[in-house]
Amino acid sequence: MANVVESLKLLFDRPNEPLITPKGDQKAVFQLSEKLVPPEYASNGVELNDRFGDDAGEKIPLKTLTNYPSFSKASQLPSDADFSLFLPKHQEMATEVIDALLGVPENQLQDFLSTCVFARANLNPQLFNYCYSVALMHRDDTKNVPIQNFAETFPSKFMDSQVFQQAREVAAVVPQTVARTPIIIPRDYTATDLEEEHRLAYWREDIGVNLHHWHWHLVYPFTASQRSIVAKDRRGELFFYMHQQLIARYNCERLNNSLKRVKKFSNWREPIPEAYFPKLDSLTSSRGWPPRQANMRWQDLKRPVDGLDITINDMERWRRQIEEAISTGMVTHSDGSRSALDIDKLGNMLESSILSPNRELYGSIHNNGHSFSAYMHDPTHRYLESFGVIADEATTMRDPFFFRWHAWIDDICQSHKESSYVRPYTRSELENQGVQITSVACETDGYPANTLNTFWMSSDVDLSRGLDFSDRGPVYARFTHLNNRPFRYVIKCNNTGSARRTTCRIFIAPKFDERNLVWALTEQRKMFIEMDRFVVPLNAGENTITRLSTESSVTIPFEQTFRDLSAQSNDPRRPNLAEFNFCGCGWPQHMLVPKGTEAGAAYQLFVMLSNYDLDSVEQEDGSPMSCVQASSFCGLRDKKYPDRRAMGFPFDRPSSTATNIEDFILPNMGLQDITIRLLNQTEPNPRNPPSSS
Ligand code: CUO
Repeated sequence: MANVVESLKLLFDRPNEPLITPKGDQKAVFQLSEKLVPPEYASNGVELNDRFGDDAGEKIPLKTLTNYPSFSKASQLPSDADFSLFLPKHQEMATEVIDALLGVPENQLQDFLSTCVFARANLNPQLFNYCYSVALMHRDDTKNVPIQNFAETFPSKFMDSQVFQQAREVAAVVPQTVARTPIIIPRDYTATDLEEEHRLAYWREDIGVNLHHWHWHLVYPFTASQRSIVAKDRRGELFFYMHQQLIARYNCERLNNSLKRVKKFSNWREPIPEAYFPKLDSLTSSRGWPPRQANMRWQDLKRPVDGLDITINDMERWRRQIEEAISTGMVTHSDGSRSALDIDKLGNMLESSILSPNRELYGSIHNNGHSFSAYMHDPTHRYLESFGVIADEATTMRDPFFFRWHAWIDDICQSHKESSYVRPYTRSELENQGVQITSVACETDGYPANTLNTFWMSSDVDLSRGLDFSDRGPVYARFTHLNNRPFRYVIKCNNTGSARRTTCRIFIAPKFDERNLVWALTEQRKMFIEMDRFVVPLNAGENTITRLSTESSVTIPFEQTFRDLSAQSNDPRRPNLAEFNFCGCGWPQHMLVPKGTEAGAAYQLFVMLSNYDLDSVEQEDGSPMSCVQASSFCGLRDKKYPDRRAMGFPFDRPSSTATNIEDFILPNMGLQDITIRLLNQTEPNPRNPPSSS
C-alpha cells in the first residue's frame, strides 16, 4: 500500500508535463506501455519513457488492465484548454472521469493506479487534477492519500505571471545545492490606488483565501453521478452559510478601508462598473486570463463549445420561480409534488446542485451567473476566448464582481430568512437557564486588553512542483499577506444549575456602519462574522473559559493552508498536517481577524453560551483525523454538521423584539467593545525555509 500511495502522490507533480518524464524529487519514472503514453507521443513515447527510466531514481511498474475507460467525452477537452466546473460540457466530462475512477473496486489499488495513470496521460491536466482529487477524497481506500497543495501544483492560478519567467531562470541558473533567493511577488500588481476597489486586493487576492474557496468546492461538488458525493449533511445550507460569511467578512474589510458595503448585482441588464485585470497567465493554455473592462454587461451566451446556450431571460424566469418559492414558502418538485421551502433546499436550488428539487423550474442561477460574468468579452465564442477568472473556483474571489454576484445570492437567501415562513427565535431557544455571563474579553500578550492586532507578514511558497519543464529543487516565491497576533478569549460565567455542557459561540462585527452610525440589528446581524464555536463543560458555580484564537473552528493553521517549508517540517514526530484532502478546507488562520485600521477600528465582540440540549448532534464514529478540521465552514469528514442549530445562529434571522444588539443580549450572552489595530509593517515568517534569505 505504502508504495502505491507514494506513486499516487506523484500523479500531482508537474501537471502540464507529460507522464513520460520523471516525477518527484527522486526522479521516479512510471513504466508506460503503449496504451498509457499520451496521444501526442504515440510514435516515440515508450522509447522516451524507457530512456528516462535509465537514470530514474525509481521505476514504477504498472499493472496492465484488460479494460481502460473510453473517456469519450473527457478526452475531447484539449490538453491546453482551461477547465471550469461552471461549464456544462466540462461538468459532463468531469462526471465521466470521476465515475471511472470511483468505479475501480475498492482495495484494488494497483488497478486504481493504472486507471489514474491512463487518465493522467490522456486528459487535460486541470480536468484530471480535479477529478483525481475528488476520487481520492471519496474512495475509502485512498481518502488518506494527501492531495497536493493546489497553489503548488497550479501556482499560475494564484500569483502574478511575471514570477514564472524569473522562477525558470532561477531553476536553470542556480544549482539546487546553492540557496536560492526567493522571488518577490509585489504586493500591488493588479491595479493602482486610482481604482478604489484595489484597496481590497490584499484580501481578494490572498492565496490562502482562494485556496480555501477552491477546497470548499472540492469537498462539496454540486454534481456527480454518485449522489452520496453531493448529498452531504446540510450541504445546501452550508453553501449559503460559507458564502454568507465570505460576504460579511468582505464587508468588514470594506468598512475598514473606507468603502461602503458591497452592492448586490440585482439588475442583470445594467453595466458593471467594476473592471478587473487579473495579471495571471495560465501555464496550461500559455495564455493570459482575459480581463474585464469597466461598464461591460451580461450578454446572452451561445457557446456550443462549452455547452452554454442560455439567455438573460432564462435567468430572469428562474429568478421569478425562486422568488415565488420564497414568497409562498413552498417548493414544487419535478414530480409536481410540493413541500415547504427551507434554507438547505434553497441553497441547492440556487447553486444549483443535483439535490435541487427541480432543476427545470429553478434552473441553475448561481452557476450560470458565474458563466455570464466570465464571458462578457466573448459571449458567442466569436474570438475563441476562454473564460475570465470568475469562472474558476481557484481564482474567482480575486475579482471584485464575485462579491457583487454573491451579495445578490446572499440577499435572496436572506429574503427567505426574513419571510414569514421563518419563525424568529423564541426566548427559550436563545436563553440558557441558570447560565449568566459576567464578563467577556480578548487578551493578547504585550497589548492592551480588548484589542486585536494585525500586521503584514512575508511568507514563501515553493513553486517547483508546478514549474513544468524546468530543473528540480525548490524555487520560492515570497508574498505578503495580512496576519494577526494570537490572542485568547476569556469568558467568565456563573452556572446556578448543575454541571452541564454548553456551546460557546463567538462572533465579532463592526460597531458602526459606513456612515459611522450605530447599526440597526436587522443590518448588523448580517455583519457578524463567526470567530469560533466549541462545546465546553461548565461546572456548577463560577467558571472561566479560556480559548486560544488558534483553536478557532473557522480556521486551519498556516502550515495546513500551505505546506510547512521550515526545518521542523521534517520532524517525523510531528502530526501529519499534510492531509489536504478534507483538511485543506478552512479559512486561513492568517485571515481570522479583519485588517482593522492603524487608528483602531471599533468592533463588538459577542459571546453566547447556548443550551446544549438544543445544540447537540448524534454522531456516528468516523475515522480519526490527525489534522485540524475547520467545521464551521467545512463540516466534518464523514459526519454530520456538528451543530443542530441553523448555521449562523443566533444571527441567521431577524429578531422579533430587539432593534439593536444591546437589546438582544440575554444573561447567557456577553458583549464587549474591542478595537482592531493594524501595525502597518511587514515581518518575515519565521517558518520561511532556513536556506532562503
Ligand atoms: Cu463559491 Cu460562487 O460559489 O463561487
